[in-house]
Amino acid sequence: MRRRTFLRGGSTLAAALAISPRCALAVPVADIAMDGRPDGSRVWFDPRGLLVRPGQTVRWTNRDSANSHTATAYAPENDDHPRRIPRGAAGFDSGYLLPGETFEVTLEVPGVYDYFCIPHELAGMVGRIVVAKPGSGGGFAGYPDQGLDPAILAGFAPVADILRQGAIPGREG
Ligand SMILES: [Cu+2]
Repeated sequence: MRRRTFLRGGSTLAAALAISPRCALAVPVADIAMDGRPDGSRVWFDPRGLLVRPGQTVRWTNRDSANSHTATAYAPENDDHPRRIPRGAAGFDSGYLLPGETFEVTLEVPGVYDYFCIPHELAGMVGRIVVAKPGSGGGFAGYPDQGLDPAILAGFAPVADILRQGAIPGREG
């Protein structure tokens, strides 16, 4: 009896997947690595620019055995940083992730999300996520400089590149 119930559940799931192949093929979670050189002389998010769909979950994983990192939105609630996320979106902050730890956030509001790593912001460890519906090629801009350090501003991949390429690598080489 229990086995039969289990099998029925399984076939229902299979049927659901069969009638919506686009859902089955979509990547439910988009991954971003936090990484760096073993001696800590350079650190980065990879990819540093990423395109996702509204409602998609982004997951950061600290793959750097030499450092702790954070994924922290540019938002006033995060240490008085300038707001660089869409109107209506909540700022996020992973807190410090030790090597191997992960943090997830689900982004619902379309637009541009800039974020940084608290200890490595001035080293240019920043990233940009664009949340856009499929086929929406325009209507998004970056943000004004807001007095941020040039090393920080250089880390933000152009919005147009993210929309066109989907992901901008952040790794070395
Ligand atoms: Cu960092």
